[in-house]
Amino acid sequence: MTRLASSDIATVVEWLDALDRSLVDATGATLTEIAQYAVGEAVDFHHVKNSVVPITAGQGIIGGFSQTVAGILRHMGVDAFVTSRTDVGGLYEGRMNSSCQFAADDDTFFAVNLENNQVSENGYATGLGFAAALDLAAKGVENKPVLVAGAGPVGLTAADYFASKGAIVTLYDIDASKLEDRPYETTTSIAGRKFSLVLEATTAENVITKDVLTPNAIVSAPGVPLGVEAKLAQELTDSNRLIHNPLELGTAVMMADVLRKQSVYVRISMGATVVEPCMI
Ligand code: PYL
Repeated sequence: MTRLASSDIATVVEWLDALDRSLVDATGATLTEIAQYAVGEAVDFHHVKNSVVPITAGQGIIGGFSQTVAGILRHMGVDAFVTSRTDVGGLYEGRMNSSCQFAADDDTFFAVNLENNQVSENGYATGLGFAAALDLAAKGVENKPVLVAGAGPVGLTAADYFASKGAIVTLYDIDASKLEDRPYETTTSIAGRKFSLVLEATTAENVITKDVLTPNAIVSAPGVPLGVEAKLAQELTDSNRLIHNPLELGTAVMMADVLRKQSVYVRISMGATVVEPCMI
């Protein structure tokens, strides 16, 4: 997982209304609506008090990270605040004053519902959210070819989502060891192939270039940095065919994921290894 820089998220909160407008243009749904669609439930975000705890471990606090997470949640109707203390003190403060809690170190960004211990992790939630967004933008993916570039936690979750929706999935990664035992096509090369639906979940740049896309292709790109060649990214943005944001959609789906009622499985991606779903 690429560590965000403070500059990546500096304007996120002030642009949330604009993000909603661009998401509606691309998918027909707002950030909150995509999160609800991703978890399959019209989750109600009001009357939820949520704490976000700054964590100093590892490379330490990212300026504005916790405040941005809280701002995204408030945009969804959640009563979200950043704890005044960090680390264990903040976890304690949050447990005394909220029903849900978010926290992130350099490797794991997770949410927990303190009332039923339902958890969600950012890699899983991001994969689910960007896959759901592409599903909506494509007006359904059943029997349609979908390319997923990147077989990390985000890409694996997205590929599983598309397979569950009946899409014809191709999972691409340059590392063949990440492609074992998947119930759909996997490949270490997409040379000479074109796709109309693409989810880019790599940490590399310029993975998706013009020669990979059909003329009206739609790209959903959770990858940080954006793995779409710059000029192409602008063309796709201008025609509402690029879905990309560094933190918003993953955070929104995490919130929906820990609040949903009918949840049976919670999938936890710890780093590159996806731990088997666990019944809760
Ligand atoms: C969750 C983001 C999405 C992409 N990369 C992930 C990242 O940057 N993780 C590191 C988050 C560190 C947060 C820091 C703080 O400010 O509490 N520990």
